Amino acid sequence: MWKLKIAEGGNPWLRSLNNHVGRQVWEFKPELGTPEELLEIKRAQEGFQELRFQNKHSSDLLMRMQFARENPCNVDIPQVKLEDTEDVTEEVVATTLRRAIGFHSSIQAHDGHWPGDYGGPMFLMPGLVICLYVTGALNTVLSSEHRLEICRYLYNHQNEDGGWGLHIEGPSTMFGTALTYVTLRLLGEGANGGEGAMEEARNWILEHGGVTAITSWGKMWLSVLGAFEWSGNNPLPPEIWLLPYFVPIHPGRMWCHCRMVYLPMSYLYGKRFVGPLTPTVLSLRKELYTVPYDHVDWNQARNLCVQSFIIMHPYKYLMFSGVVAFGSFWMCLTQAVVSLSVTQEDLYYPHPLVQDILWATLHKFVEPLLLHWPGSMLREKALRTAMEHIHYEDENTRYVCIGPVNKVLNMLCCWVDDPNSEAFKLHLPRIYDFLWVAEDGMKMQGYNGSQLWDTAFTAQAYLSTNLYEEFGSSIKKAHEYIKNSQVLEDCSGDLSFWYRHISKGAWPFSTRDHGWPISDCTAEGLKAALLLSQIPRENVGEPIDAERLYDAVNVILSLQNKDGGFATYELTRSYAWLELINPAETFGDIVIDYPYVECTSASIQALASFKKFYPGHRREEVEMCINKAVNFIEKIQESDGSWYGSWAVCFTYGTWFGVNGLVAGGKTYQNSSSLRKASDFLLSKQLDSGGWGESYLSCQDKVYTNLEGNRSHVVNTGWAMLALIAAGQAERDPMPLHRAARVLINSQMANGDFPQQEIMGVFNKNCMISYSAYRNIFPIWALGEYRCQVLQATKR
Ligand code: LAN
Repeated sequence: MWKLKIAEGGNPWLRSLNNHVGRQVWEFKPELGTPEELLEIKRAQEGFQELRFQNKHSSDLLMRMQFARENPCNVDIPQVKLEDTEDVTEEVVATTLRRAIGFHSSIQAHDGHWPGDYGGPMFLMPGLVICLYVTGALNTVLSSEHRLEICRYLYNHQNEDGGWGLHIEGPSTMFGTALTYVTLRLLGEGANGGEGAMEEARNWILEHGGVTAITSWGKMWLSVLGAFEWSGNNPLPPEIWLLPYFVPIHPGRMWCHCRMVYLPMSYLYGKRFVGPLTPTVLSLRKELYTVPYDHVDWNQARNLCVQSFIIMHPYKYLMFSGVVAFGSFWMCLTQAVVSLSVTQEDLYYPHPLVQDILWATLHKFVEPLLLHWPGSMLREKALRTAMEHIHYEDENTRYVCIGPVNKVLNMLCCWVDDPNSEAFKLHLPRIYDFLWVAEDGMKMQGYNGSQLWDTAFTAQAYLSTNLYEEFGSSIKKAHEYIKNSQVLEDCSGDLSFWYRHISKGAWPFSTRDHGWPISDCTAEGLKAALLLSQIPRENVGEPIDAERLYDAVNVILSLQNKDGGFATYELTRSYAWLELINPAETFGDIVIDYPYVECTSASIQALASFKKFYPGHRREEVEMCINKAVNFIEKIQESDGSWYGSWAVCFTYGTWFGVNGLVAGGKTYQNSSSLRKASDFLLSKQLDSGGWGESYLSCQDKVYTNLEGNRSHVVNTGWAMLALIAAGQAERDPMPLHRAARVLINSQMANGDFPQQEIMGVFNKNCMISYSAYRNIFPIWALGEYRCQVLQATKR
């Protein structure tokens, strides 16, 4: 049976700064599991499979079953359901909250965080499997049980048309389909395996023009494997790392995720690394193309994912019409012709003309020069520099790496550099940090978890209910987690040489060992730590040292851009026009770190709360920072009163942040037209049922879109309620809040849990990601605020 282990090391190649606090790893233990337990798991797996086309999101049942065994939840308060005509009373809300926290605190890990599934994207597992395959480590790293669960997952998420999407809820794409098909083949599935599933997938690929039409990251992975030619890739010369920093396209100025992914990619490209041409790889060369491999026009393949003008979204058309006007008729024509063989869904971000010209020039003129001039010295120097940066990233994240893409690419580069290297050995045990098992199978997660983020939110949610005395032990453990996962040091060496921002005092998104600082994670960590420091220590433990709070404030202040906004991990270091050279096709806004409403608002909230408790500390700087950030938020509000949320779905999320940032910055409904517009916006989107339910299409299309059938979603309902309460809706008309509260109360399940509905996280506009803890956190938080700010306040 699979067992989730928390905060465990136990491998001599694993390094940790804090005894692995937050580490979550699934292990297969053949000796575990009574027949009843195994049957229960089997039922959950079958249940998922049966309804896989209706409910694409799993409910994290394996973890829940394990916790139910280890830590039985003993809330035996009877469930309450309300009729439409019934009033929401304080008692009903308190009961719902007690049952909700009673359940939720039973799935807390002993180190204080809430483990959970952070899956969703479908393009991550292929990277891992291809990398392990070419290094020959596949069967040692992934046991037969791992491979079985991975196959289960991949088959479970195959769409009805035979393909796979970019993420679990998305329509089929070449990127998702071809890479998943290849993954299954490498895992040992036959070309006709999976009871027809593989054949269907291959038909999908061939009907859509074969893999020459795959997006650039797919081309790169297939080239590494030996099933695509490097000459069919647009160039990624590692020499970019040798440019002086003042050049706007210097990688040190890019968004750290972009920089960290293109770093190992440029190393592999620079080396034209190809894994061993095994019989499976040679067979894939036949399976994936519509013409014999030798006849593929690789030069044409480089740009085969160009966007078609016919299928472009209207706003993208507008965006590029300028380029078209200035560009040549010839270009339009070739793009339109080429696009006929391209799958529509792969292309979120089309190549503008300048990019195609750039790639063609690099490919035809620059790359041949770089390879042979003078001798191969320049290329070798560039490769060495890239490798140094790879090692630096590995060491400073204890081999976790910033994300799942550079994790496996860096690991591969270490192996290519030296197959017997210590670095490669240090990478291997950290692979498991990214793997998660649920009833739908084993997935590769988008990060090594969302531990700190969920814990900081949960602490705030629990505290909003005022029930901390009853749930003191859980809050105390959460407090421990928050204290134990603050980053206490900067990265090693000269930060500017490595293009790194300070991290001392920051909070990461996941674990301290991961260690990358993030503006809003630091802010949420600080908010939670400050709230906890106000509660008697008998209940929640020792408060964090003031010095450490000052360090966090220092990080936040250091991350404000000149325009007042906050980006994610670093300052915005270059210009938005750089997006013109975004080559990833599937993802939007990846080239630089843009300022976001979420990061800006969380920073305001944290500083405003800090200012209350420590009014004298860096007072002017704090005040100025808040004021500038408030202006920034007002400036980026949409004309309909909403804010576009970049990291979850979507306008309800963005507006929750927008409103809370303004309120924390001192704005009120009376003195701020922004807040009035934001409230009107939210009220206009409330569904007849009383809830809110936003589809992931909002993120892609940048237009508010309800879930199919106007269903409500507990998480969107929670955000909208929290925003409205913060904007003072209770004083004007509490009715919309009562109706929303009723939806949350009635959505609660018999055991106190809330249902897992549609996927709620997103990145780079187009790829969805699961936030499995949100289904518990936001109903609790919204009902907590509702109880104290609406019901109790109006009574007074
Ligand atoms: C995350 C996860 C956390 C998220 C928040 C803190 C919630 C957000 O407010 C700021 C951005 C951040 C840190 C974020 C950025 C993009 C990430 C790292 C992810 C969504 C998790 C996975 C994603 C990463 C880029 C996935 C790999 C794909 C690439 C295109 C490189």
